[in-house]
Amino acid sequence: MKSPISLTKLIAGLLLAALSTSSMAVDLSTNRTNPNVYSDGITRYLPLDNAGNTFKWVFLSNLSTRAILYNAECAVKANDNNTWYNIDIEILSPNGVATKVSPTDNDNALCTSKGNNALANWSSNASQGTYKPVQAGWHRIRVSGNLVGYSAGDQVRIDDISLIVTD
Ligand SMILES: [Ca+2]
Ligand SMILES: [Ca+2]
Ligand SMILES: [Ca+2]
Ligand SMILES: [Ca+2]
Repeated sequence: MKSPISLTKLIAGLLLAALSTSSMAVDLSTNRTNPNVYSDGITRYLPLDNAGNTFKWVFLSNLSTRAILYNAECAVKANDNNTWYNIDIEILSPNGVATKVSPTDNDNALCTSKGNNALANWSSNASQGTYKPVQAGWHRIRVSGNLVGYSAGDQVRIDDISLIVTD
């Protein structure tokens, strides 16, 4: 004898249907809430979680364009108004081709000094772009940063970041 469909199964089915028709799927979500302060002009890969990992793998199962969302709390200390923190978001495809996500492939300032020589004036700032995979599979994503216009005593502080890859 067949048992009738339970209410729980019915609700689960409806939830699955709702999820599968959703227009947004998150492929990667990571965050870091610990701060880093850098006191030089060196380009380095930024930690993407509280364990300090400087890259993440993300599985892209199809070739549709993804939104790449990077957000960080940022402050630059300098005694001028034009020392700024440049970031680049880079995605490595399974075929070995590295692509920098526009506009981070350019002279984009995540934040800029205020001329008061203080590591203050924190704000949460975003860099956002899109990426269209050329093949499905595992992609490596990482974010580099460097202080442009660095002079002795300048600093940058990065904290409270998130990096999201979504359909
Ligand atoms: Ca924090
Ligand atoms: Ca850049
Ligand atoms: Ca400077
Ligand atoms: Ca904070």
